[in-house]
This record gives sequence, C-alpha cells and structure tokens, in this order.
Amino acid sequence: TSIYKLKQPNMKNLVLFGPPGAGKGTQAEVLKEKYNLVHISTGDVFRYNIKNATDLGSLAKSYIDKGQLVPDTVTIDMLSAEVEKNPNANGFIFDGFPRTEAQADALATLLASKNTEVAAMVALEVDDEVLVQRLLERGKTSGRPDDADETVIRNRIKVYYAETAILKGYYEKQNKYHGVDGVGSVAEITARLSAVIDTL
Ligand code: B4P
Repeated sequence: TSIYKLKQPNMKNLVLFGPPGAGKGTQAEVLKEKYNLVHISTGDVFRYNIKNATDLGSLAKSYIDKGQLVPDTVTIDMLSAEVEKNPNANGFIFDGFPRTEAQADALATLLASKNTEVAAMVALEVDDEVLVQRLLERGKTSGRPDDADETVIRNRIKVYYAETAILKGYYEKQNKYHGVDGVGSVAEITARLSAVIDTL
C-alpha cells in the first residue's frame, strides 16, 4: 500500500520502434520531456562505452561497425542494468530495444518483476530509400562509422527485416502495436506519436 506500489499501474513504458534512421532517437528526446519518462537508448549506451574504451565498448564496436546486432546476452544485461539505475522512474522510453524476440521476452520479464509492463510499441514507418538518404546525410557529420558507408547502412536495414521486424507481430498479438507515418517534420511526427500515447 505504499505510494510506490500505487504508482506502478500508471507507469507508461513505451517501446519506440522503427528501422535504422527512422527517427527513434530524435523523437525520444522530445517525448521523454513531454511525458517525464526515463530515456534508454541502447545505441547511445554502446557508443558511450566505445568512446570510453570499455570492454563492452570494444565488443559492441566489432558488431556495430559492420551493421550487425550486438549479441542478445550482452545487450539484455546492459539494458537491465540501465533500468535498475532508475528505481523511481515514472516510466521508460526504450529506444532501439528490443530488436529481437529474445530481447522482447527479457524486457517483459524484467518489467513484470517490477509489477509493470510495456504499455505500447509506437512505431515510425519510413521507406527504405528515405532511411538510406537520412543516414548517409547524418554520416557526413556524425563521425559514426555505421553511417559512413552505404553498404553498412543497407546491411543494417537487411538485419532489421531479418531479425527485428517480427516484433511488430509480437506486440500486435498483445494489442500494443501502433504505427505512425515517420515522414514529415519532427514536430508533425511528435504530434502523431502523442495522439497515440495520450490514449494509453
Ligand atoms: P541505434 O543507435 O539505435 O540507431 P539508429 O537505428 O541508427 O537510429 P534512429 O532510428 O534512432 O535514428 P535517428 O533519430 O538518429 O543503433 C545503432 C547500432 O547499435 C545498431 O545498428 C546495432 O548494431 C546496435 N544496437 C543498438 N541497439 C541494439 C539492440 N537492442 N540489440 C542489438 N544491437 C543493438 O535519426 C536518423 C537520422 O534521421 C538523423 O540524422 C536525424 O536527424 C534524421 N531525422 C530524424 N527525424 C527526421 C525527420 N522527421 N525528417 C528528416 N530527417 C529526420
């Protein structure tokens, strides 16, 4: 009967979904402020570890630079640690996680242990050629090796269809999937996402 327990059912945990370059990171920055959520980007945590030359960083780099997914066990442990760092969160916005069915199962188990769950997957739908153009454009200034090379970018999109896209069905079965058009201005897309989130 503590306030903490009463708060749990209202937690809004969102999975922000979409192919590489769909704008997940861009929208997460806006939504975390608007809804007072803790933002966890697995890509950002990997890049932080690469920059600081940790063991996790050197392992992750060997996959990321080729446009491959980092192994599930490593990614799940890292995500769990990030969640544990925020025991008083009002809710989380997961950006770039889950990317495989094993990760989705692990997330469900982790949140269930905290008496909460994923409220919704909100997905940004963007055509492949638009994704390639956005990432090549970012690659001119981001310094990200995975954005610099069109072959690597196309491999990331291929991996998305092979391993990640099935998560649409995973959350549809739970009536939690909500797709929005991811093409337009950043503000227009925030409005489309907010229209979904406000119904939760
Ligand atoms: P991420 O860091 O998750 O990166 P992303 O898919 O490239 O980007 P995102 O969709 O966030 O796009 P953004 O807003 O930046 O992953 C990088 C790598 O890390 C993966 O390939 C993988 O190797 C590894 N990894 C991460 N999570 C993992 C996991 N769970 N399991 C295993 N491996 C994992 O936008 C892209 C560009 O578009 C930007 O330049 C932006 O300015 C532009 N843009 C955004 N919105 C726009 C709009 N409305 N109009 C025009 N341009 C827009």
